[in-house]
Amino acid sequence: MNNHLSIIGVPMDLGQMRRGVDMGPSAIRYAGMIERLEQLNYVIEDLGDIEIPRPKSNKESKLDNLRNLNEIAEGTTRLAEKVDEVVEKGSFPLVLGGDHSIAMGTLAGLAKHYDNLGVIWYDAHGDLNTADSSPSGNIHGMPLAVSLGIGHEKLTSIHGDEPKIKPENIVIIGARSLDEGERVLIEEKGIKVYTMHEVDRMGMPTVMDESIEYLRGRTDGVHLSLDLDGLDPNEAPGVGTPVLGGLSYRESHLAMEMLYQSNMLTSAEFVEVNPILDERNKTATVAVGLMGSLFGESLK
Ligand code: 5AB
Ligand code: MN
Ligand code: MN
Ligand code: MN
Repeated sequence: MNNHLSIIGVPMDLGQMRRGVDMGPSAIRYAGMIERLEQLNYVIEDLGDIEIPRPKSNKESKLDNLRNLNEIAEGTTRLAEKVDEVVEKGSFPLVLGGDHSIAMGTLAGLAKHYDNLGVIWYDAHGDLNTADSSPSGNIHGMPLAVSLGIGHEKLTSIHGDEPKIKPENIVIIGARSLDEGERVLIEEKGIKVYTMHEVDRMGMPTVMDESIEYLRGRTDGVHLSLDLDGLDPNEAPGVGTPVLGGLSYRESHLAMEMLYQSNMLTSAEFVEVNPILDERNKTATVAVGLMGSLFGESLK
């Protein structure tokens, strides 16, 4: 693994309606992220936080079932430029959210450097909605569709007009809440999904072995987009859209350890940590623990 890490905070809360997720980057830093990673002998630079625009009044903000469209496009464009820069100079981008709409920016920046970027989407949700299929108008439910080039032009054209990723390079893990339109898209595009049903049946070791094997053959880089609501809300309560029956703490650590051992990861982001909804910063602390495993902490 690249031993130079660049941390980018993204205090974004415009992609959904629960305030507080903009404090995610602070909560994760406060939980000791830098110290934890420094112990593993990485060279770390903290680039601070991306500037996110203020939202407009509520009335004009939900045009076309896309709440805060312009402000999100602006903020994620800034993020894309920063991520692009970090990869350009040979460092590993580690992005801290913020709601999951920021993944549109992260993937757009990465796309400048990879023809076949692999994406592991660790999440209770598919985030494959469009304005037409979304039950909420919340853009944090859309970033994976947008990155495939499906969605409003203002979003699909962030930092480049081309689709940022290909459907066959995606693996979704932990899904247990998919909207009808998302199921159709998964089927139509042949996106690989390990739902909770599959995780329960096969076990995390097989799920990760298969995912790593699948991506190794076809990708030239792999990004981990980890939504903390992929974990069970008992272990990660500080999230805006909790869904019962999620991945356990241990399963998640194992997944991170196996990704580290695969030696194929080229970037990562941890999103949807909301300290206002949390219990004594538990969810940020879990996120930092997972980073420890992802970057090579060993139990021996
Ligand atoms: B998250 C829902 N599918 O579109 C929607 O947390 C939830 O980034 C989206 O995964 C959850 O509003 C988005 C119902
Ligand atoms: Mn989610
Ligand atoms: Mn998500
Ligand atoms: Mn969420």
